[in-house]
Amino acid sequence: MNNKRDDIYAAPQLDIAGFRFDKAVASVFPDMIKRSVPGYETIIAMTGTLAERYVQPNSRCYDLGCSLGASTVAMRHHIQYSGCEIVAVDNSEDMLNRCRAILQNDDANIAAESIPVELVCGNIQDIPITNASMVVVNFTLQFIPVEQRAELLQRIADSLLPGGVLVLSEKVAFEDQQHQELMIELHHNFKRANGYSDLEISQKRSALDDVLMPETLETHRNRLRKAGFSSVDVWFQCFNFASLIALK
Ligand code: GEK
Repeated sequence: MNNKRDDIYAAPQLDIAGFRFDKAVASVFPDMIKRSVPGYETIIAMTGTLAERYVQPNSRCYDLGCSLGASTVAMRHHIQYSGCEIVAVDNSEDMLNRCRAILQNDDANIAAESIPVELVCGNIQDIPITNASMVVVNFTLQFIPVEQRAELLQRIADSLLPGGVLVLSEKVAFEDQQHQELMIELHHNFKRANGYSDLEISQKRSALDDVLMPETLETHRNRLRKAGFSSVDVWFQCFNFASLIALK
């Protein structure tokens, strides 16, 4: 069910519409993200390791922009305490329908009632966050309008329990133009090596152009510190994809 190959941009398209997380994307998503985001699988696996370390008893974990629930499943399998629950949020009904099926399958691998998952269809900017010891925002802040990002991160910082953690993974940009161009080229080489054609790469790039807005790591660090996180830094980076840990 989740092994379908991503060929959404394989044929030439006359008019490339802005990228949307619709049924077609949801049906190829695991293949798409694995072949497009260097380090994705490492980041997901480490999200589990971080859950093991940071999730506190009787607290909530949030997976904001959960797509098919990869981070949710990673956290669910590594939480060490009872009384915890995971809230997984996405505003794409198509993603959530598939996510629901994946979680039902996952129930067989875990005592489901031990870590319940609440799936919420909504904007991550609107949902309440309470009693959180871990919040994961893996490759989703990049889709929020730039001027609205600080408010969301402030709310996350305010809602985290002392000792709580935010994992923030993003496509990033670089101040130095030469470095920026090099990272884009290396990323495109990565996609080519994973079987995407030049046409697919360039059509996808156009589709994401006005939808995905990367910022520099410096901008991310400064905003997180301003929101009140006491320790903020990158723990993983490959080319223009990075993941930060921010501790309350
Ligand atoms: C993973 N974290 O597998 N509110 C809720 N959901 C949103 C919003 C919003 N405002 N904007 C975008 N989304 C996942 C991968 S994908 C990343 C995350 C990517 C959702 C959108 O529907 C999609 O499912 C997800 O955020 C981004 O680790 O495709 O590059």
